[in-house]
Amino acid sequence: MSARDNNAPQIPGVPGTGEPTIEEPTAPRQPLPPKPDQGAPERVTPTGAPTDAPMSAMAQQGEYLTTAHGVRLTNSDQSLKAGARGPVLLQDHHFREKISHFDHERIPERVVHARGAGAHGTFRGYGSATKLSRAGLFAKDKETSVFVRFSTVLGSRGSGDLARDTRGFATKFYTDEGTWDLVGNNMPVFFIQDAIKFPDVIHAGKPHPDREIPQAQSAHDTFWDFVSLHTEAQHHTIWNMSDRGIPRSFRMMEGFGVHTFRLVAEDGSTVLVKFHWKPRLGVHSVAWEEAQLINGADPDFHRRDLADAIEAGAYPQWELGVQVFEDTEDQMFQGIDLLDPTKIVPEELVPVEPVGLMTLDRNPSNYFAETEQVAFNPNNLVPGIDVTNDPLLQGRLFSYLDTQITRLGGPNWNQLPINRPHAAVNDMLRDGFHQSAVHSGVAPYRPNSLDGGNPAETPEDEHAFIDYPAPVPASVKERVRPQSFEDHFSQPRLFWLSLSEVEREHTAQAYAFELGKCWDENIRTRQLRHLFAIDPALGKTVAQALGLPEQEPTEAPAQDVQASPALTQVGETWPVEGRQVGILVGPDTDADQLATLVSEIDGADMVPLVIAPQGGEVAPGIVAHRTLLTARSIEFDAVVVATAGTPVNPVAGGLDAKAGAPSPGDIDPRVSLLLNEMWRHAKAIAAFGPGTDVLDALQIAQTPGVVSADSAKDVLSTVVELLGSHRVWERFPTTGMLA
Ligand code: HDE
Repeated sequence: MSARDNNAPQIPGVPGTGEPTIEEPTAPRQPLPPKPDQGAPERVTPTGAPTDAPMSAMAQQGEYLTTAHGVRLTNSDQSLKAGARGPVLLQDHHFREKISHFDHERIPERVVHARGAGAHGTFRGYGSATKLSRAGLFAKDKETSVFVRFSTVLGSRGSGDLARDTRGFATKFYTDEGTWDLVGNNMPVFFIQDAIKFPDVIHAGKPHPDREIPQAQSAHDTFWDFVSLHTEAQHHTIWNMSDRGIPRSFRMMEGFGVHTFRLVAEDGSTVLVKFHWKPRLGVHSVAWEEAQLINGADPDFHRRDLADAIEAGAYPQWELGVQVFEDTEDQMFQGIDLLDPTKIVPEELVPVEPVGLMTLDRNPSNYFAETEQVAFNPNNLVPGIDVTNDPLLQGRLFSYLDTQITRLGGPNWNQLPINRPHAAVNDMLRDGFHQSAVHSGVAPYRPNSLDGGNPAETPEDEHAFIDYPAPVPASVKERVRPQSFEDHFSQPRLFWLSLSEVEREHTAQAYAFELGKCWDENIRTRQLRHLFAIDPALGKTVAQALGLPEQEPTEAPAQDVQASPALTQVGETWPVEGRQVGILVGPDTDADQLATLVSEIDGADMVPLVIAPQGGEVAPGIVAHRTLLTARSIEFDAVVVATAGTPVNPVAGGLDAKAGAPSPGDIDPRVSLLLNEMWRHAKAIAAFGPGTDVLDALQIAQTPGVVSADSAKDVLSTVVELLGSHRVWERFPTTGMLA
């Protein structure tokens, strides 16, 4: 993998052309060959049939500019006027077409999950689920194309990536038997237990309707008003307040189907399952201060990280797994109602069994056509995968189909290239806004005798979807919550008890931050009572931070709750691929050592990013990727200091390294800021050669996770080791109240 130089001039659309050449865009040239990813999605007609239409026609990269009707134009830069300084003529068809189309370029953003990033890839079945489900995609080594869209929930399309929020993790599997959408989140539970409450929770979480602030945040009164008035929201909220609410990368998030689904095997037997995505790189987060900095310094942090990793060949991977439950009449597991979306079943009780591997290996070539126009829908099920009566899931089965009619402008959104099934489509849906198929035949009804009776219904054993004949309990119509949905505190407590001390500190601080942003004291006090019910030490820590008295718990904390060690992010070692290592260099950096370091970092499949006082070549063949102006700590998982500090700050003066060891005042303030932030965010810091003096001067040399060595090679092995645990956990301060 090699570092990317964002400052380097790009040659538009000319992949792999070697040396950059500057070509002035004045004369037409041969149409560019399509980039391989412009083949995405499938080259099919609106009805799904393969097409041989030349790619250049589809990608609109022909030699001459035309109108939308194919008429060549001589001038697209000046409108048609009555004289050079006269009024513009209504007759200017090109002006009107160009502006009018532009006026309608935007479509409504998603009502939730508006901000997202997507990627294409493949799912390969392990064969382990074929005994559970007849769905063909689970067959051993069967490969199925996928498109995944990750998202935040609350923010608008242009908001920052590092909001404290749940992340969407929606996967479209283009299977041979039709499309299956697994529309999940990075947290396994949801705020509410009945879909009818969805508008309530979202109205509460979105910006206040009067001023439309705050954007993409839960730290405000209406959100906490809702949460504190709904004890069922406590479980999802504690996940949001934990580090899971601020992921390091989409590549480092788990995904969950949340609801319990039903798998149907070839012989008709069924099991209940919960779907899990397990990232190969482990589950990691950023620190809260880091998240806030990222939203200002690089609001595209997550989407950039995903696209860069794929472009560099560091393809992110997740294993799909299932927790399998017997399909009993009551659909309960050890007292947990499997239809309650606010509950998990700890992995220690029912392990996650891997069923396949997903690899994302291709970036979208057009954000709008793919990531924006993709429409996920939990109704998209394939034979062998079915729903249960979870009331949240049942409501979603209505909502996703419905919302696209407004968002994508009519009922034919399935014909948009990204949404087209890869299986043959033979429906009898006709006409409507944006119909782009030219259907043949005269009898779009069944049965018919005019079109030869086609299309026919499929016999059950030939890959037809069969609605599983689930028994319906004898009952009456009623608007009630089942009694088995009423325990709202033992699982937030389970989550709390499963966290390490430092994760608990972060969670308590997050509550203190969010409630500290609420002005209504009733809301804070009401929520504090719930925190005392989850755990008295949590309640006390947050009450103290808010300067509020301790509260009576909503209910006594459950005593018999067992922790689930699978829920902590601390304590294991993970691959370091794709991690970004900053290297601070100056005129005193040894060029050979630098070359070794860069190639060793590259060799470890990480990304070396050289940070120099100014742009340009810093050593033979090595250019600065960042300067002290463009570098910020948030971008680096670790940093290696290879200079004694070059006081380029105009106030400090000069580009020459000073003789002798630097004092803190000698170090460029941007370097000390970078190292201080890296230190506070518990990231690995290393130095070699003259760089070791900087660590001494900043008085961090003797602290955990800060290493010095004589050579670049020696420091790197320690950095790799430190990065394997993600952060130097002992560097985060703790109060001792939450051990
Ligand atoms: Fe969604 N949700 N949701 N949701 N959801 C939407 O559909 C809805 C829920 C999730 O990248 C919308 O196409 C209701 C749970 C993801 O395009 C909308 C309820 C889970 C995405 C909608 C829920 C999700 C959405 C908005 C309560 C995790 C983004 C745009 C019953 C299992 C998909 C759209 C993408 C999007 C409705 C709850 C995941 C309005 C009514 C639980 C990942 O239809």
